[in-house]
Amino acid sequence: MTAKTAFVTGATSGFGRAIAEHLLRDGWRVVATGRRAERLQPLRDAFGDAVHVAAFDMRDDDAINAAIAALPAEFAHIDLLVNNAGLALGTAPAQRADLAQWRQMIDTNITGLVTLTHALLPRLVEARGLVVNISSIAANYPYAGGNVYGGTKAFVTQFSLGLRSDLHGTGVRVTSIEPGMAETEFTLVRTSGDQAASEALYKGVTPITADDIAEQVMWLTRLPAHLNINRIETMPVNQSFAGFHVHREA
Ligand code: NDP
Ligand code: 8X3
Repeated sequence: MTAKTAFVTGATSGFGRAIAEHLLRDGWRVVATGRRAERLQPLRDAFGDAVHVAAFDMRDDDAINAAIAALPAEFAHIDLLVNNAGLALGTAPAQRADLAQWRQMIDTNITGLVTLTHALLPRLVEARGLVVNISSIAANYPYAGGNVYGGTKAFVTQFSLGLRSDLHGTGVRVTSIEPGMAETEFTLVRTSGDQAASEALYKGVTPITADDIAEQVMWLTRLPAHLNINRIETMPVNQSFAGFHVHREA
């Protein structure tokens, strides 16, 4: 059987790297992307010609289009798009948040994701392929400091459902994966490199792992063609809901 090809964004770390590795171990060809080229090279070293590395910034439209135009013939037919690249920046309340951080989240998590999806949709339709969008529980439940990050992920979830409507009859499947707290480089990035804050957040929680999410993606790839999983929402057992808070006037 000819190997299928997946395009995985954010394959330099966390979920994306685990998803790329699981796909490769399962015999897929993978286009692995992210800004840090040196983090993509180990995938090439480990899996050889099954990997095509494309280092670009999701905020750079020209770089996205150039990377797609430069795909070697054996990676040009895309069966699976995993829109994983993304980030949260900051946990400050909206009234004290950094506007540049808000814009970076919107440019990466929303604008970059739709730009890449728009460019690859004709290939996915041709392949009767699968789109997996990595959203978050932050799309579904607000929390203090989640403001724009949660907003970007609500977009991802809703865009996924909208894609399903538009792709009706094409055979293309679309799934929104909505994880809760997972230990990756996510908190290191969110806190601008505060290793102690990252370790403190996950301490004693037994958070979701990148492999847990990669296994969800692999399950999706093995489903029969007549099934579409619309959404998968997962949390660690040790994470749940805190309810409403009420401010009382003095
Ligand atoms: P990581 O920080 O470990 O990985 C994020 C990935 O996104 C990296 O590969 C990074 O690559 C890539 N990325 C970020 N910005 C850009 C950019 N401008 N251009 C290209 N690539 C970019 O975090 P996770 O693995 O946890 O995050 C993956 C996805 O999962 C994100 O969308 C995140 O919002 C989501 N998520 C995470 C959860 C968690 O608790 N960890 C829970 C729910 C959802 P590079 O820096 O090399 O460019
Ligand atoms: C990240 C999950 O719970 O930190 O998307 O918001 S959470």
